[in-house]
Amino acid sequence: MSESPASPPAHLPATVLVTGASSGFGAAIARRFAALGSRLIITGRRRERLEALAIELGVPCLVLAFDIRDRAATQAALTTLPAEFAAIDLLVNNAGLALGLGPAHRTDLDDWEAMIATNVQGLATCTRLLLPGMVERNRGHVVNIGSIAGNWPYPGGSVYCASKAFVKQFSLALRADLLGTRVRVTNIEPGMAETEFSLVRFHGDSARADQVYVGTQALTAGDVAEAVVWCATLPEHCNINRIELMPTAQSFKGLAVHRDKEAL
Ligand code: NDP
Ligand code: 8X3
Repeated sequence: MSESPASPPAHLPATVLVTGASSGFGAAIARRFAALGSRLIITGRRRERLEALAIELGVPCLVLAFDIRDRAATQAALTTLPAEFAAIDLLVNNAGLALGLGPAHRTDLDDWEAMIATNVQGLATCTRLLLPGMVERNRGHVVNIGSIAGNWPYPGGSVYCASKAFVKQFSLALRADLLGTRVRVTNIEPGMAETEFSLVRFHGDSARADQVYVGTQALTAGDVAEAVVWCATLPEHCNINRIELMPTAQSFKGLAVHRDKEAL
């Protein structure tokens, strides 16, 4: 006897906007919500990838290609949504990147600025533009994709780690502002996951990017999407503040101590 298909979760967000859906977590999150029956707004800079994904999703889907570092472009895209997509129930602030892994004193200032403009300013802009509608409807959920890097500093991570610490505190402070509304905020903090993340971090050096994942089992984009779906389909009275998830094969190394060889 064949099993009957699982029914969609009772608290499925009807309209979901995912930033950075042209790759990695964002694409996986869009696929998961489309499979459950949500309608999607998918954003990123690479229009062709988004259009291909929209066809694959097979649900009503709006493609918005813009750079979230560009406030005017972001505003133009998010304030002119067609009526069918205007009432966003879930905003997944996923678009983001790390650039470089060098020590702070040798890093490229352009890389720092790009990370701040994307992970901090872009995420804050999308939130600020879409939050008033959620508050007005007294319904909605902002899921931010932070990182373990916001909790655990590591060499070469300076501005990337700091940008994800911003995401953590921004998420918590939003919760404070939204008290008394039914709008929820969650920060998902993944550890090492195999996506295009390292390819971007190492400026397209695929050999170096591949090395990050050799001989270990990283999280998948699907693992992260699963966590987002779980948080976003809980009953409205229940807010998950944060989830930190890591591959089982990743852990902590402790504090570093420099010892002067001459003193030994
Ligand atoms: P990917 O590089 O695979 O995806 C990043 C996405 O962000 C792409 O869709 C990209 O789209 C989009 N993006 C980047 N810059 C911009 C921009 N300026 N404007 C619009 N969209 C942009 O990486 P991941 O899926 O791994 O990363 C997703 C999020 O998860 C990021 O915030 C990252 O920091 C975070 N993260 C990743 C981890 C990992 O190990 N992979 C672990 C923890 C957190 P496009 O290039 O088309 O613009
Ligand atoms: C990505 C995970 O550990 O490379 O946010 O910073 S890590």
